[in-house]
Amino acid sequence: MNKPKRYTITTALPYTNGPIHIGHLAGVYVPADIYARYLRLTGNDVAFIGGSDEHGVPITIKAKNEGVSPQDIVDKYHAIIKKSFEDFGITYDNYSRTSAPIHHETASEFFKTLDEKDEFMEETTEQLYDEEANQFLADRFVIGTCPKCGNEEAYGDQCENCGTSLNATDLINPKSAITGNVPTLKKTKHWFLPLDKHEAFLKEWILEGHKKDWKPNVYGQCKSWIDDGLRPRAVTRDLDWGIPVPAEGGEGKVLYVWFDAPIGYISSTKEWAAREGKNWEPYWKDEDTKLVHFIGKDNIVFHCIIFPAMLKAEGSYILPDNVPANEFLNLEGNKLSTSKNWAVWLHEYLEDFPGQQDVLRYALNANAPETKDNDFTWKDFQARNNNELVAIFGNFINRVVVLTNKYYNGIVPEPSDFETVDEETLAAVKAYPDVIASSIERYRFREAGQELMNLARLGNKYLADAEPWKVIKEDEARTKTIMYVALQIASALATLSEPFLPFTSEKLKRILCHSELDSESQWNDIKTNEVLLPANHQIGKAELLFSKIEDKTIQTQLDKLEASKKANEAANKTVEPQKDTITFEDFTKLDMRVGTILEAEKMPKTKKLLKLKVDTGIDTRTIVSGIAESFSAEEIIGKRVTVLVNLAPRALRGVESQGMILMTETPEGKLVFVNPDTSTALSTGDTEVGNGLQIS
Ligand code: B3M
Ligand code: ZN
Repeated sequence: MNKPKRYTITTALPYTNGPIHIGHLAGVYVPADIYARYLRLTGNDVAFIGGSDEHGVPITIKAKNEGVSPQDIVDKYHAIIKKSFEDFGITYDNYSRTSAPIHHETASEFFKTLDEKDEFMEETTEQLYDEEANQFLADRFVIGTCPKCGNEEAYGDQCENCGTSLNATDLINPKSAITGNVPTLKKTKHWFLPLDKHEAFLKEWILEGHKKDWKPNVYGQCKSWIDDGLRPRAVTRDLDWGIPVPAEGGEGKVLYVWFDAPIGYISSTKEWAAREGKNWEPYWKDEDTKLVHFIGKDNIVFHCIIFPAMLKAEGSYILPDNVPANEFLNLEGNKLSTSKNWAVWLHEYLEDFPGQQDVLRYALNANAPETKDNDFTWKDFQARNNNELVAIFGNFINRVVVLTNKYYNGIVPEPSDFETVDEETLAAVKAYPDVIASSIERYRFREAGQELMNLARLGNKYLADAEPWKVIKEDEARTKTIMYVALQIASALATLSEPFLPFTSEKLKRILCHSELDSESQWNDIKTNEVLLPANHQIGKAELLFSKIEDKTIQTQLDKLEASKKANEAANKTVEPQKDTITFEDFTKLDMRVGTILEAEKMPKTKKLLKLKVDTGIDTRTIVSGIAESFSAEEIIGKRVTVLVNLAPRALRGVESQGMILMTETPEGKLVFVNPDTSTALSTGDTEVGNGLQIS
């Protein structure tokens, strides 16, 4: 495509059945905002479009679970999500919602256009039905085994494991998510989009047309679906929450959420254009518009196959130029999970780390799952802040501003003759706008973010090598040149950091009193202007851009995660069914004694095993016990325990264990000792029967 006249950038519409977490941010929203900010900074006409996805089964399930209406759920979470995006600096031109009238109109019109063009197949087919719940089972109302990858928790419309789009009747061993029952089959009429009819077009448009410019993970998924053969997909549902089907026979049916949601991009653009007095159509219908969808990998089939087929069938729309889908982000080595509350929620982060939006933006971008799933750890978050933002970026800026104020009362000094190192440094600064732009234009935002940090490294190195704090003692003129060059680097950082660190960029511009210098083309000015901060320009006082994050702050977050993990385990604890009955004779074979742990030590190369020396009352023996994840060696020395002494010895990691310390679990899943109550003497009712206590 020649240079686009305008850009329409969309981001996946989050379901309003929960808040935004770091996986959403790293996968979709941070990269999209970097892209939108960069395009605006380089003088482009941008429509950055978002909104809430308020239909679909996830919302009705949440409403049912909470005993409220779906509208209550979407109102609650739409507000939380919208505000958290605003507070995090995601600069949408419009953030709408699919329950808005303009969307109902737009999606209904779109459906009617396709219907009038006979682009649908109207078919009565057998669909899964839950007799007890008295409703059809579609999408997340049914769970079963994915016929493609064997994932046993696939939904009726999609397998999130392999991304495949499914018909509910494709599932193996389907179960109702409402009652757990095995569904029956019941006839019902639906409108189908015949994707097979668009196979040739999709093959040519994607497999030929986008072989080189779409990310391999995206292209690969599309290729596998097209190669598997595309089938008609139902675009209506027997549900009561959603957009009513605007066609005869559509009573009691709504548009499939994945039919209406992508049209939400169009309705949100219309809403924006109406407010701004613009014409929305060029943003969706002009071939000189570059349309880019930012999504997670589980949405690829909908944005690369189904929505383009819809747009193509409707006939008046452009198609996406790129869909740079990211993979998934994990948290502390585990999959992010809304239902298990295993997440870092954006609105909670904003409360816990006020004013530190950029730290999370930077850390998430630095670890973005651009080509493979990646992991977020709080330790890495702390390291990115302390070792890069504080120690490199912040340190450089602080030294430049402090020294300029100290030596020249904050006035940019007139440089004298440039030495080679000055000229090389200024030339390197001029190259950064294109270096960073090149990465951004190829959707390599991690790389772009590191190039920005490299510019800060360049500044740090330049100052460290030039040592103005020493040179000033004998060469005023040279010092002025050094500080002048350093201030040019600081100015470039103020501009080039905006897409990545918008809050820092604004603060730095304020410190440098940049606003007097800002121009429409400040990004490109760095390449062309000889001077960014002219001599005699007055800058402000030093302010810290970043502050060190201490271990205790990180520990608080890790404790919070641990607490939610335990709460989730307790909430989902399934009580183990009782084991098979044994006879009294079986029981009398057990010889249990009260013992004392004399010594304890962690066994090498194992997480679970402690090697104990136990006084059993009969002898002192070695027992290996798998309790190291619940108890430290130190805390159990001297402990009185119940020992099963006549268990056949067995070797564990090369150590012979001669018995067993009796343990059990509390209802909350905590491992505990079966402790002898050694505080009271044996009562006369109990008799010693040679092999230990026999309850009389
Ligand atoms: N609501 C959310 C998801 O899969 C889905 C995206 C719609 S984008 C049009 O996270
Ligand atoms: Zn699958």
